[in-house]
Amino acid sequence: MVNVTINHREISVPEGTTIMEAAASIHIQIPKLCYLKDVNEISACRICVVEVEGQSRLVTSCNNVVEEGMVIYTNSPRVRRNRRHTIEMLLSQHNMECPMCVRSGNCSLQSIANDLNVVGSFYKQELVLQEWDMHFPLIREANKCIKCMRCIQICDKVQGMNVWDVSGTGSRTTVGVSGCRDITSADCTLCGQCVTHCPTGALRERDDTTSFYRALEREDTVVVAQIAPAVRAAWGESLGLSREEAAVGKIADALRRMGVDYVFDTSFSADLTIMEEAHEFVEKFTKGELEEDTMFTSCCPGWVSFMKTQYPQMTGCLSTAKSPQQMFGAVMKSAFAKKLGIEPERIYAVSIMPCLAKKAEREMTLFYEEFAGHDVDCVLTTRELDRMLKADYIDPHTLEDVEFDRPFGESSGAGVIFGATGGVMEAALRSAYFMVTGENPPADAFKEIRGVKQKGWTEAEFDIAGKKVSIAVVSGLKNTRMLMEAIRKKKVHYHFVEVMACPGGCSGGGGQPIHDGYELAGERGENLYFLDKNAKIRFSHENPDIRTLYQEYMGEPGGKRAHQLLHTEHRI
Ligand code: HC0
Ligand code: SF4
Repeated sequence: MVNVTINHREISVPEGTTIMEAAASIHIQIPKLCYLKDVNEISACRICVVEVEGQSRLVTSCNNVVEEGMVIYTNSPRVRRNRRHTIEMLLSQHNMECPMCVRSGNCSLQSIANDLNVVGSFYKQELVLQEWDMHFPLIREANKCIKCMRCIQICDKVQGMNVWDVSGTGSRTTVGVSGCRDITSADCTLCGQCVTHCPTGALRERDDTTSFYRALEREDTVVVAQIAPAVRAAWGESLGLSREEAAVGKIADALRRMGVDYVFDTSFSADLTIMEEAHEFVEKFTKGELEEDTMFTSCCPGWVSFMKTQYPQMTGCLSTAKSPQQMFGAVMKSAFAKKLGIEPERIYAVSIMPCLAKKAEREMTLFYEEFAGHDVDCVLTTRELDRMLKADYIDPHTLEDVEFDRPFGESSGAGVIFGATGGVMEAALRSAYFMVTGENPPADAFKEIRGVKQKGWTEAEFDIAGKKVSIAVVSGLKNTRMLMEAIRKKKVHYHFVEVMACPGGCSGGGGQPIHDGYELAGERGENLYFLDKNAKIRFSHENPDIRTLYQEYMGEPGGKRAHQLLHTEHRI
């Protein structure tokens, strides 16, 4: 143990503890902007400086460890002056359009400037802005960047994509797309991890709420909404609702109050994806096609984009099943349009997703008889949903936990766990087991693949009707690259692999609410497993609405119509 004095209080902390951690252990908060544990500990912002007796220079507390006998002051006059000056310098290059910024109220620069009572106008230097394609689902505004380098580090260390880099020199130093590339040609997968780890509004999603509001205004348009599995585990966080209060039915109520005609659950179409994907897997597996090859899930567009740019030669190993988002749209514009007796063009399908990459995935074309359009018309992130609730002055505490619309209102627990890493694989195995043996396995038979337990990726082997099925589950793209290399070099072989681009899966998606410095993917994922445990249906193939859809419209899993509507070719 090491003995130190912080603000006149004597404490003992384990060796190797940083000054910031030591202070936190006695509830002394030190402000920080760039620090992200294990990812960004480079003291770029210098907000966390403290004074250490006997040292002439102020010391950054995030990356300096305590030493025996250290006497530390976290709020001395020198520290206060220095911090305020640093904030003023940052504000001198900051565009100050705070009332119009999506991060207003959830911006660390704003809150620290407020905390330190920095009042006045400091904006002096207009930066030369990098040109940006505002149609791209990810938007960067250089004049809100505080050069904390978090986006660079997350993209390099966690996702291994190296999209961002430092650019410019001197006072013009900023962050831009690496290699002088345009963002559209930087192999960005749109995982959005840079957005959720940005402390300000320098990175954000393209706002698509205007398109949605316009659709609500059109009298001849039927607006149908779907709510993704992971949204239910996070939407209430920035609205002051506890996990127990934030029931998914309340989102349905909110959307109806906004004027949406029909509200459904993406977990319904996740069940549909399982019917198609598990069928595809069982067919390939029983024909022996996976002895050498591997089948990969294809429902995460961040991962699909990664596969296409980094391992194009393996793109043919992706399942051809569309993602639940796209399948939902295809069902709306075929079976549901028919039920309503309207032309598919009159349907406007909006998705509420925890994801930026889904905004790009929606551009996939739907070919349905002579109709060719898009499965989905608009994708809004969880954050955009929350902003719309605020804009409509809907008090979240008044929302009621209402049912989804019929006839696609049922979903299974298997469809809900899609939002957590390992969930798609577990759901698929539950139904694949049934398809092979004609019997259900215990619903929790495959639970060992839940969560992030092993470093890199999680692997497991299961016995289905006397045959060994080997699987792997991975999330985060740096981990994914490690796994892909091992597969490519034939160091490992799996029959079936689930990949999610975001660490922890969609629960930690790039469109989820932002809580600076906190990683909530695990907690949200556990919430989804809790919902599964308590669901009345645990198997996708037991969803009665899915059965009816096949009987009345879709035919057989893997059949002709299912192929036309629910599958896609992964073109590079
Ligand atoms: Fe996901 Fe999905 S689980 S990708 O994370 O498969 O976005 O939540 O909606 O489509 O269902 C995201 C979440 C989805 C899809 C589903 C899958
Ligand atoms: Fe989107 Fe989920 Fe994939 Fe992240 S893991 S890119 S949130 S689909």
